[in-house]
Amino acid sequence: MSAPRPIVVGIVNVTPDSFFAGSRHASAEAAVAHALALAKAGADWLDVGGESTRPGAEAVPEREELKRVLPVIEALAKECALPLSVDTRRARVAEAALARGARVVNAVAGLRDPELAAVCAAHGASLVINHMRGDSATMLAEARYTDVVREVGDELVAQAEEAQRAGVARERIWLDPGIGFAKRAADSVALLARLEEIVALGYPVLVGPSRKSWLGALTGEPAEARLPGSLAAATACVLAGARALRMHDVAEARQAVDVAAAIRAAKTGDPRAGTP
Ligand code: HH2
Repeated sequence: MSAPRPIVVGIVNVTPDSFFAGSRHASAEAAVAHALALAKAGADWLDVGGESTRPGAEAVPEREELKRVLPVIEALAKECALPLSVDTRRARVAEAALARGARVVNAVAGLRDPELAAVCAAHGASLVINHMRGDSATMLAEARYTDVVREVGDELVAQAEEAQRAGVARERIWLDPGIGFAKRAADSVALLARLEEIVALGYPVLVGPSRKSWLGALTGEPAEARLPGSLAAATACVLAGARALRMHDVAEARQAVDVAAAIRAAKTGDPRAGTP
């Protein structure tokens, strides 16, 4: 039986303060070595970020963000055939990364920077629109929803339409419900429980549940011990029709999502898989 292959996006953080210590890299060399190891472990796409978005994280000046991510993207574009995304809220960082070989912009704060969609359009890049409200300082207070799934879906579709008006091709747009971004643990659980409603919006869906605090709220475990919960969440996402999972632990995620995809295919005949 040939199972569809969901995409595993490997996380590469060039930061001193990302919430999971195992993903922090202080130098470009260390980040590149980690990225190449993730590629070997079965990643289909690598996501390079230079600013932590965890609640309470310090904003990183644009110059510093560029200094962190550009050498890593440049080196990976030469050394590795996988698609690369830049995880950023800034159009100028996106633009510089696309000019150095990234093919995807992971818009972690959605389209808050008004130039971001136009930059993607100009480069023919794919665009991941992540759902977020507020910023690292305010997002916990912004986690107030009447119907979190409907509101997140509506806000994502509005941004996807804005991106298309700016010239991004519809088939290049991905939606991400933004697990942990202005979400309480119960909101993250609701979004995964009803992820099919986000999938039904008609765009490919990427989800990033890996090791985040909502898993700690459910299990009492620290980030270092949340791999089993992360794999359970990734499995649920694939069963609901997610096309890509952004994960810290690529080898483990690879196995979980491939098994989940085979089960989903046997149930639905849905052979969806893809590349960014
Ligand atoms: N989560 C994080 C960062 N970027 N991008 C998308 N599209 N979806 C996500 O869920 C997502 C994201 C946070 O994870 P991490 O990069 O490990 O942590 P930090 O922001 O502390 O560096």
